[in-house]
Formats: sequence, C-alpha cells, structure tokens
Amino acid sequence: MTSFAYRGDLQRGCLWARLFAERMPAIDFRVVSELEGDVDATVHYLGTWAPLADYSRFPSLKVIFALGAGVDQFDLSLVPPGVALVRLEEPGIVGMMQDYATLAVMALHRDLPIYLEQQRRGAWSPEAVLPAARRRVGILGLGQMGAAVAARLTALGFSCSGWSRTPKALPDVRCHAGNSALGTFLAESEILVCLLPLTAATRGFLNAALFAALPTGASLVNMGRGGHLRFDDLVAALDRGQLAGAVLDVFEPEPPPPGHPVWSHQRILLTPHVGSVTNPESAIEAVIANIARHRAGEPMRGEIDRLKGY
Ligand code: NDP
Ligand code: OXD
Repeated sequence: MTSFAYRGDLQRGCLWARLFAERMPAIDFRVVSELEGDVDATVHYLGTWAPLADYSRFPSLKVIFALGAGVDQFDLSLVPPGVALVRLEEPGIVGMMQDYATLAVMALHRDLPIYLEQQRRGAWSPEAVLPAARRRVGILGLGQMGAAVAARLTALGFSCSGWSRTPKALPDVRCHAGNSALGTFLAESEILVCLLPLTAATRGFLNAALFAALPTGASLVNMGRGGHLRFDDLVAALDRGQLAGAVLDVFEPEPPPPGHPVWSHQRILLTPHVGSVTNPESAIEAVIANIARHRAGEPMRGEIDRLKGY
C-alpha cells in the first residue's frame, strides 16, 4: 500500500482527504500529527507546510510536498538524502499573488500611504498623478511569481523591468540578469517588488545599499520573505525621503512583536502574509500530477535544487 501523510490543520486535512479520495483513490490518505504515531513504512508522500523535526517515522518516504511556493522554512541539510522536496507550482497561488501585487503597486503608484497619513492629520494635499505607463516597476525575481506579476502589471499599462539570476525573455519586460546588471535595474525601478526566494544569497538583500541605488522617492513592495528586508535600513530610507512608502506582506518574525515600529510607521502598509493562501482545491491538482509523474519515473514540477536552495 502507498500512503500520503498530511500534516497540518485538521479541518484543511479533511478537505484534502476528500479531494484525494475523489481524485486519487488508490492512495491511502491520512492526516498525521508530528508528535504522535508509530513508524509507518507505507508513507511514500508527505504534505506539510513546515518541516518535521524528525523524518525517521517514515522510513520509506520519497517526496515531501511543501504546501506553499517558498521552502525557506526547510533546512535542506535535514531533509533525508534521496527524499525530494517539491514546492507548489500551480495557477491558484500565482493568481492570488498577481492580485496582491496589483493592489500593492497601485497603492504606491497612487500615493496611498501619503494620503492615509494626510487623512490622519486632517490634511488635503494632492500629489502629482502619473499615468501607469510613466511608472517604472522593477520586479526582483522572474520565476513563477515574478513572471506572472510582470505580465499582470504590463497588461495594466505599467512599464516593467525584472531581474533574475539567469537571463530571461518575457514579452514587454526589460529583463536583466546577474549581479553586473543589478545597478542598471535598480536605477530604473520606481516601485520595486521583491519576489525572490529566501536563500543564503538573498537574506538581507533589501538593505541600505540597495535602497540608495533606487531613484529618490521610490517605493518598495516585499512579497517574498521577511528575511529579505533589513527593517532598520528601510525605516532610515523612509525617514530621510530616499523611499516614499512600502507595502510589506511578510515580516521577520511573523507576527512582529507588540509595539514593534512596523505597526505604526506612517509610510508602511503591513498585511499579515496574505499575498496568497494555499487553496486545496487547486493545489491538489499540482500534487496529484506530481505523484503521477513520480510514479512514472518522470521529473516532478517544482522540485527544489538543494545546491541553489530554491
Ligand atoms: P521561483 O523559484 O519560481 O522564482 C525565483 C526567482 O528568483 C527566479 O527568477 C530566480 O532566478 C530568482 N533568484 C533566486 N535567487 C536569486 C539570486 N541570488 N539573484 C537573482 N535572482 C535570484 O519562485 P516563485 O516565483 O514561485 O516564488 C518566489 C517567492 O515568493 C517564494 O520563494 C516565496 O518566498 C514568495 N511567496 C510569497 C507568498 C506570499 O503570500 N507573500 C506566496 C508565495 C510565494 P532564476 O530564474 O535565474 O533561477
Ligand atoms: C508560500 C507562501 O510560499 O504562502 O506559498 O508564502
């Protein structure tokens, strides 16, 4: 028998169980707790958002399906050798990120942080209004999310560029690659959207030096991970006017502690990591397709490269 062990919230687990029974009845689906349960050699597949402290309970494990697009919560050196770690690559999660990026970029493009601040102090002072075509948006990371966000924003008329590790070609997007192109890319990014994965190479990437390379009065959207941002550097850049505003969907830690300055900074809009939320109805299609590929000996979509870390 082959089993799929789901670790997570019981209510969502029941939904996954129902969908699995409908879509892949040959696989025995069970909801497991990390802390309880005997050794189970029938479990070949594990679905979980967070890593397990110990995988020895599942000695026949072949694939861990991370139930999100990012996998920085996993210490890859602790994933047993020979076990693949696969992230979610599926249209549902991407569509929500496109929506959130639209919300955040529009808010900054149309100066919402400034007007919220004005409203709180009873001020009425219009800023210059630019058409979208004259607003240059730069997207850090042109993978599953970055490419889709660029497509949505260009469709809305924004002038988009993007930056990635390896070269890309995307319609109507000025694509830059590698460290040598970073300065050029930043200099043309009036609204910078971070959609990088969090790795050793990108931790702390949104820092004072990067902010100084943006046009004066630029804005930031961080939809990647809180660990990308050096918060004190952001506050310094906002307070001296180098940056005009920021939208943060992610933070380190989540949630920020009570009284943390991010809760009250006038030029920061903070949301509680809701850029996208994994929807079992669409996520299951990606997981089931990958199980079918795995069983057929084919490469799965979204398998993490342990060397790159994403
Ligand atoms: P992908 O792996 O598909 O894309 C990552 C992109 O970043 C690639 O273009 C990659 O370049 C680029 N990149 C990685 N490292 C570097 C580097 N050192 N220098 C330059 N470019 C780099 O990831 P996704 O698009 O699916 O997701 C991105 C991140 O979004 C996730 O890791 C997660 O942190 C975040 N996320 C946040 C959510 C939220 O709710 N806020 C929801 C979902 C995801 P290359 O193409 O050359 O490899
Ligand atoms: C994800 C997330 O990585 O929700 O999917 O952040």
